[in-house]
Amino acid sequence: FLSEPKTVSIVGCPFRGGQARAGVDEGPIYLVKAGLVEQIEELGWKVKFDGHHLFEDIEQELAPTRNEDVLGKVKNPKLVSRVCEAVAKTVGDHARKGELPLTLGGDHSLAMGTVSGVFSAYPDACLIWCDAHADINTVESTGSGNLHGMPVSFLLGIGQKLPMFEWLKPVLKPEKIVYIGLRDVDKAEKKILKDNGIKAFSMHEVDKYGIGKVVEMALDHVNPKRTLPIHLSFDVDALDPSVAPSTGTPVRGGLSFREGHYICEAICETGLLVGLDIMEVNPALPNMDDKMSVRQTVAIGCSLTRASLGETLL
Ligand code: Z70
Ligand code: MN
Ligand code: MN
Ligand code: MN
Repeated sequence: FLSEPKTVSIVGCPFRGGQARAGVDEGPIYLVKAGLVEQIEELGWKVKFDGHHLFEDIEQELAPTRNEDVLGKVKNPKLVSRVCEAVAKTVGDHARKGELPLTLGGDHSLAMGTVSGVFSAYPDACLIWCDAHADINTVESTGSGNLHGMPVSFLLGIGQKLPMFEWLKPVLKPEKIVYIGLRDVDKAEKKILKDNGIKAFSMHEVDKYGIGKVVEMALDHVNPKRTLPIHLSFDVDALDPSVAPSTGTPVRGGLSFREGHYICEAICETGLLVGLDIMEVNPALPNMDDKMSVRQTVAIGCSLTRASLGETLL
């Protein structure tokens, strides 16, 4: 699906409006500072990166009413909507040019933009969502009100529609998404997954079958003939906190270093990857003095990206 010369377009999104913790907006800045652009070039890709998207115009325009940006339980709906709409346009433009958009988060609400953008260019694409969380709460079911816990329901078009998200079309069908790595799923989210027949491989299945079989079964579900474009949305909290500690909602019992990388390598091997998100790296966590944890998590954001883009062990 990609044009020659094979090109990655980095969409740096220093954005945190989908959740409460400060610092996740620094994630993309750390990933690029760690040398991600050069690392991808080293793999033989052309890399386009013209600086991070600052969303300053949006933040400024909404600043006067920032405290009033709440709708029912949902926090910052106007801000998140406007930012995701801008991301959808940027990502979609890159995808339509035959470039591979690599979005660096920032919190996972951004995936409303990345998936909308990629699916606008590739309507028959499928979505692989690696995460400790299902991120499928609806406007009605959310307990926290944080939009990074809801992007999948918005993409599916389930639950109450919010007026400011009118631009967001339900591009995703329940049979076109598959999860890997789940282990912290709200009760209401479990019902939504079941009611919609959505396939998920939790850590229980990873333990039972091994990661090789799980990725094969996941691909068999969304991409049985291995012909459809793939978008991979990777929340680094899918990995165990011992591997990727600098993230907002660490949950123990996650993917090992190799399991996380294996998923990326196996998807790369299909030759079908058309969109990639690396989300929820938060360099302010677990605390300001823990530079080792930050370095380790940023390095893993980079190595998951490289594994997705063709870095091999031999
Ligand atoms: C919870 C909620 C969560 C991270 C999503 C968890 C949300 N289900 N946390 N991604 N990192 O608030 O909806
Ligand atoms: Mn750009
Ligand atoms: Mn997530
Ligand atoms: Mn998560």
